[in-house]
Amino acid sequence: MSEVPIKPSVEVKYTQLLIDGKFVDAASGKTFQTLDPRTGEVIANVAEGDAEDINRSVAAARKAFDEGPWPKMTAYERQKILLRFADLLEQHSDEIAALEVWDNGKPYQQAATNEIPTVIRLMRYYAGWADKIHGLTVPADGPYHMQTLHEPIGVAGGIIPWNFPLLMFAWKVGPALACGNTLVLKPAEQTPLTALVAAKLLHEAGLPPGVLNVIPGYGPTAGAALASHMDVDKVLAFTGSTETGKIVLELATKSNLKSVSLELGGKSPFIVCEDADIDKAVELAHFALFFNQGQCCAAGSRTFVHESIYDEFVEKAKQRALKRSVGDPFKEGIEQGPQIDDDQFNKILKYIKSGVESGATLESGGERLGDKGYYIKPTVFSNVKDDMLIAKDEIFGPVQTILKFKDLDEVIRRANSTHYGLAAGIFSQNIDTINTLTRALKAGTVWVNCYDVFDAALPFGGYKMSGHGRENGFHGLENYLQVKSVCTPLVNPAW
Ligand code: TXE
Repeated sequence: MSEVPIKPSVEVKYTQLLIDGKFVDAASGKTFQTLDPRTGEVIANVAEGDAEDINRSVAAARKAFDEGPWPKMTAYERQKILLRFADLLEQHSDEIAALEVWDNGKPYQQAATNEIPTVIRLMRYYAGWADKIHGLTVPADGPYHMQTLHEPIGVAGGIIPWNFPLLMFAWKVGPALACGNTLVLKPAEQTPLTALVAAKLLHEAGLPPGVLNVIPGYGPTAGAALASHMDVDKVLAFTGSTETGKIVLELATKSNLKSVSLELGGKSPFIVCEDADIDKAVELAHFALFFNQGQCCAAGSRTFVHESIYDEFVEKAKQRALKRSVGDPFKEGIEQGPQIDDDQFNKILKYIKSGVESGATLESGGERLGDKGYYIKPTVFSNVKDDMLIAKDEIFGPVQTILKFKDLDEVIRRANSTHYGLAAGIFSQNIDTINTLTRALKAGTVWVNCYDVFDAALPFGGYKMSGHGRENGFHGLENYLQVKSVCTPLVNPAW
C-alpha cells in the first residue's frame, strides 16, 4: 500500500520466553523477528525457544503439577483465578486487540469487537466448568461401591497457529487449566506477542509459577521437541495444517504415545440452493470465504451454486468482491487486511495462477494490492471444476471458487468428495433440503443459513483429515481428563 501505515497505539512489552512464572531468554540466546504484515518490517525480536527451552518448561510444568499447588487447589480457587484473568483481559482488551492486529494484520474492528470478547467469554465458560467436573456413582452387579473420578492428565502441550492467535491460546489454555492440568504452549512463529501478554495477565490473576509456560519458536525445533517430549503426559493439542498434523501425530506416537487432538485444514462447501434469496446468499458466501483474509480453517472455500441462479450469483459475487474494502487493518471500515506473511502471500498467488491456467474464469482480483506488505485483491473464480487445484487444495486466502450444481444428490457427492471434513454451509429456505443436507454432509460443523458462528459451548472439530477430537463445550474438557474407576467392597473383608 502506498499510504503510511497507521502507528499502533500499543507497545511491545514482552518478548522473552515465559518459564516457571518468569520471563527469560532462550538457552541459546537466539531471537527471531516477528514482522508487521502491512509492511514486512520488524515489530520486535523475540526469544527463540528450542529443545532445551522445551525441556526447561516441561520440567517447570511437571513440578507445578506434581508438587505445586495447581491440581491440589480446590476447583473453586482455580475458577476464581480464571475469572480474574477474564476480567484482566477485559480491562486490557484495547491494547491486546491492537497488538493482535499489528502482529497478524486482521481488521481492528474484528479483533476488538469479535475475537477478544470471544476469548473472554471462552475463559469464563471454562472457569464455570472448573467446579462442575465430577464422576459418577455406578450401579454395580455385586456388593461393591463403584465410582469414577475425573482427574487432570498432567502436563499438556499446545501448538497453535497464527490465524487466530489469542483465540487459539484460549481454546487450549481454558479447558486445560479448568481441569487442573499444567501446560507448555508454543505460539506460531508469525504471531507470538499476544500469548505472552495473556500469559502475563494470567500470572497477575494469581496463576502459580510453572502452570502455564509459553515458548515462542519454530515448528521443526520447539514444536517438534514438545510433540516428542517424554514427559508431556498423554495430551497434545495441535491446530495447524494437515501436513504438520501428521508429523505431530507421528512424533507423539514414536515418543510416549501421548494422545493428540488435532484441528487441521479444510475445504468446506457452502451450498446455495435454488430457492435461496440470491442477495443474502451472495453476502453470506462472501463472508464465509473472505472473513479473516480467507485465513480460516473453516472457510467456505467451495461455493456450490444451483445452476438456475448461477449466472446471477456469480455477477453479484464479483460486484461484492470489487466493493470489499482492503487496506490498513487499523483504519476504520476496513474489511480485509494483509495476509500473514510472505510464504502465505506467495502460496495464494500461485494458486490464483493455477486457477487461470486450468481454465477457470477470473471474475475479479487475481493480483497483489499495492507494492508493500502482503495485500491481495479479493479474488473470485467462476466456472470452477472439481478437479482443479483451486477446488481441491486449501488456499487459505481471499480466493472464492464458485462451482455449479444441478441437484441435491450430485452436490452431496461432490461436497463430500474431499479428504477434509471440517465444516459446511447450507443456504436454503426449504426444510426438507436442509434436513437432507445436514445429515448427508460429512463435516464436524454444519451451518444452516449462517456461517462461522462459534460458541464456547458448541463443540468444533473435523471429520476425516480435518482432525481428531473436539474443542469447545464439554467435549473440549474430555481431551484434558483421565477417568479413573474406583471399586470398593460394601462390606470390607479386611474389617
Ligand atoms: O502451518 P503449520 P503453516 C494451513 C493453511 C496454511 C498452511 C501452512 O493451509 O496455508 O496450513 O501454514 C507448528 N512439529 N493452516 O506453515 O506448519 C508451527 O510452528 C511441531 C490451517 O503456518 O501447520 C505453528 O505453531 N510443530 C490452520 C503450527 O505448527 C510444528 C492454521 C502451525 O503451523 C512443526 C494454520 C513440526 N514439525 C495453517 N512444523 C488451521 N487449522 O486453522 C510447524 N509446526
